This record gives sequence, C-alpha cells and structure tokens, in this order.
Amino acid sequence: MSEYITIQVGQCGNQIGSEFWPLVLQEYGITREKSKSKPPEQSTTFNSFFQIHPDYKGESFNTIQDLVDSEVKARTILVDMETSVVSRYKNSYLRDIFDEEYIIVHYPGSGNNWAEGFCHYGPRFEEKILYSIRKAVENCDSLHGFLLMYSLGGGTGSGVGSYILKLLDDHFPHIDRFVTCVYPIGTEDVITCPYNMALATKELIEHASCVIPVENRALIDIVKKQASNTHSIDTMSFVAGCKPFQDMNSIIVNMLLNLTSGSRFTGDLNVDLSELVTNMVPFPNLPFLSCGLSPLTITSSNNKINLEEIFLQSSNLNNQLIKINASNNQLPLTLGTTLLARGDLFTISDMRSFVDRLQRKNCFTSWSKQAIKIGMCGVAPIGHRASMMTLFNTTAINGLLGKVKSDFTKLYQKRAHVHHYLQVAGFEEIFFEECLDVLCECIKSYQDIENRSMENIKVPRLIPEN
Ligand SMILES: Nc1nc2c(ncn2[C@@H]2O[C@H](COP(=O)(O)OP(=O)(O)OP(=O)(O)O)[C@@H](O)[C@H]2O)c(=O)[nH]1
Ligand SMILES: [Mg+2]
Repeated sequence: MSEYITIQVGQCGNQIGSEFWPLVLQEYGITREKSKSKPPEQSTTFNSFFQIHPDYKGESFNTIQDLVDSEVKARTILVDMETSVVSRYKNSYLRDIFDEEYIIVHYPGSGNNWAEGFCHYGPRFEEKILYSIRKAVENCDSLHGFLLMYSLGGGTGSGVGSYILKLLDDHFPHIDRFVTCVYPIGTEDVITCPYNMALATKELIEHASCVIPVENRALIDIVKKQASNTHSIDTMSFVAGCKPFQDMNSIIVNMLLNLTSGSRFTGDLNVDLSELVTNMVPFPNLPFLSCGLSPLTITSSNNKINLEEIFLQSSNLNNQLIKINASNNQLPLTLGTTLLARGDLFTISDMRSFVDRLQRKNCFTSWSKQAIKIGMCGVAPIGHRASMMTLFNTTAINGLLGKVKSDFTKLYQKRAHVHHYLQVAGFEEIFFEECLDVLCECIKSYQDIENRSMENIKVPRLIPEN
C-alpha cells in the first residue's frame, strides 16, 4: 500500500493535524481504551500514515498504548515558528506517536509576514527540515506523496509552507506534492493576508502537483447549516484550545480521509493519489481542484441511506469547500472530474449512472468528458455507511484566484504594509510583481481554455441542485 508523509505547517496546519490523527486512528479501530470490537484489518493498510518498527511481527493494534509499546510513529512532520500549538501536542495523549526528530518549532513566529517565513525562517531551518524529511522518506518502502497542510493567511504556513514545498520540488521532484491549504477569506483577522495569500499562491502554481484549496467562508457556511445537527460525533481533537476552528477543521479532515481512503483501504476500484494527479491536472500550472463532500461531517447517522442523494449533495454548490460563484448563471468548464465513493453499498452501475448525469449536466472540454475517474473504497467513514466525494478541476477556480488578485491589488496599489516585507533580508520588491504576474497568467490560462471550448459547446444553464 502507498505511503504518505504529511507536513503540517503553522498554527492552522497543526490544528488541522490535531483533528486528523485521532480520526485516522479511529478509522483503523484504534482507541484510547481497549474496545470489545475487533479492529479492522491493518496489516497492509496501516503503514500508509504510520511507521511500524521493521521487526514488529505482532497482531493488529487495538489501543494507543499498543502503538506506543511497539514504537509506532506517525509519518508526519510538524513545523511551526511559534510553540503554542505544537507544545500542546507534546502534552496530549497522542504525544508518543510523534517522533521528536520530526518536530521543528521556534519562537516567536513569522509575524503574519510571508517574507519572514519564506526568506528568513525557511533558509534558517532548511537543514533541519530536510534532515527530518529525509529521515521520514528513508522510513518508507513505497512513498507516494507528501501531503502538506497550511493556511495562506499568516506568515509561517504561507511562507515556511511555500519554502518547504519548493524544497520538496527541488530535492524529491518525482514524489507528488499535494497541498491542502486554507484561504482565510471570511475570517480575515490578518491585515497582510492578501499579500501572504498571493505570494503563497504563486508557489502553489509553480511547485505543487495538486492543490485542494479550502475557503474559510465556505466552511463557516457549512458549519452554520450543520449547527442544528445534534448527532455530531466528538471528533476527539487531542489538542485543547482549537475550539473556534474545530468544526471547520473537521470538515477538512473528513475531506483528507476520503481523499486518501483509496490508498489506505482495500476496495473494488481504488484510486491512488498519484492517479488523481494524472487524471485531474491537465497542465502543470493549473493544479487546483474544487472538492465537494457528502456527508460533510463525521456524524452518527441513523437516517436511511439514499445513495443518489449522497451523490447529488456531493456535487451540490452548497457542499463545496470553496465558494463557487454562480452569479453569471453559466456553468463553469470542467477540465477533470473524479468521483470517490466509500462504503460497500455503491455498485459499478450506480457509479456509471452518476457519471452519466455529470456528463449530461456539466460543460466539458473536448478531452475531459469521456474519462471521468471513479474510485470505490470498501470502508465507509466513521459514523456512516456510505459517502461520496467529488473533485473537479474547473474554470470556477477563477472566482477564488480573482478574489486573491483583487484583495492583493487593493492593498498593493496603496503600498500599504509593503515596508514590513521589504525590510526582511532576501525579500525584494519584484516578488510582489512576480506573484501578480503568475496569478494573472493562471487566471488567463483557465479563461482561455474556457473561451476556446465554449465556442464549440452549447452551454447548459446553471441550475443548482438542492
Ligand atoms: N480553517 C482554519 N483557519 C485557521 C486556523 N487557524 C488559523 N486560521 C486562519 O489562518 C490565518 C492565519 O494563519 P495561521 O495558521 O494562524 O498563521 P501561521 O501560519 O501560524 O503564521 P504566523 O502566526 O504569522 O507565524 C488566519 O486568518 C486564521 O483565520 C484553523 O485551525 N483552521
Ligand atoms: Mg502562528
């Protein structure tokens, strides 16, 4: 089975991680206390996210203590330029599954400044970061990818995260780099966020194999809608103090668990993440995938299962983790589509009929209509019997990229806060110009494909499904 190394950077990245690890363990049937139920088969799948001692010949793991006794370590590297979130990891009940050599922290943080992260802390910690990554890579037999998590709003996630992404491209060019990044649109508490988002987006375009962006304003809407749901399972965040973002982060984690399920569990038609890159990224500078999920949260569901409803919800605009602007009343052009089903209830014929519906409803390029990728993982997510995740590479991403560009321009036209960046050694004014150029080029590439294709297509009108 494929192995992945996750790299969590900054407060947000590590807070997402604090939701991620307990849920991954829960999916493998590993709990704090010994439970009566037999854990699922782990022998071939558990090593995707965990390093097991090569001499270990024992049974499946039941409890966290079993992992500690057997020196199992999470394949994860924790990076933050402030200490608070990671030090809470060190005081948590999961502390022993994190390898000390994979933890890189410093004080006092990157001050919400991409330049501090990218130009100062990146080079300063390069050797240490590379040492940890190399060690984690050496502990893999079949490494398939790096999975990075960070927010683009502050200085560490956006700056050091971008620096690590570039390092991975330089040193491990043949290993895919997947980035789940939070665009804090809707929760802007950082005035320099537009600069940080734009500078980091340039690095994503240039160095990531595949990007799944998440917008906080989309997550907030989802969380508000779900607030009436009384069946939410405690997601067991083992790091106290993440409360304001806990519900939002658990949606991101749900997405990550679905995304990687095909690599971690057996199924009729498993989709590995590297297959996803091949199918979903038609050109290297257009790596952004929008993602929809159903169910969106980890809940204990007593409802009757309706597979069609699950499919419809997962492709519904309201269930997307980025805001798709439907105001021009025209469907965006789809460059790539993947449907990932979990649970053993879906059949191939169900999946074919969902594909048919997407093919009838959406607009495609001349090359992207016939081949819609499908994945079927036999193991359902916690609390559910079935789930569906849809991934689209569409020109609708220009809504997000356009917002990043306009927020950046608003600030940069007035040159507000520019001096904070210029005073960091290694940062030059041209970085601002370059990031704007790359952003505009990416937007234009999506736009050109849309314009060329739309000339030959009878454009369906957008009717959001409920
Ligand atoms: N969804 C989500 N957003 C977060 C979380 N933590 C912070 N944010 C948002 O991300 C932006 C700041 O990113 P942080 O991760 O706190 O910053 P950082 O990477 O630690 O960088 P510095 O603190 O500047 O060194 C803010 O605008 C927050 O609204 C989180 O756990 N989840
Ligand atoms: Mg921070």
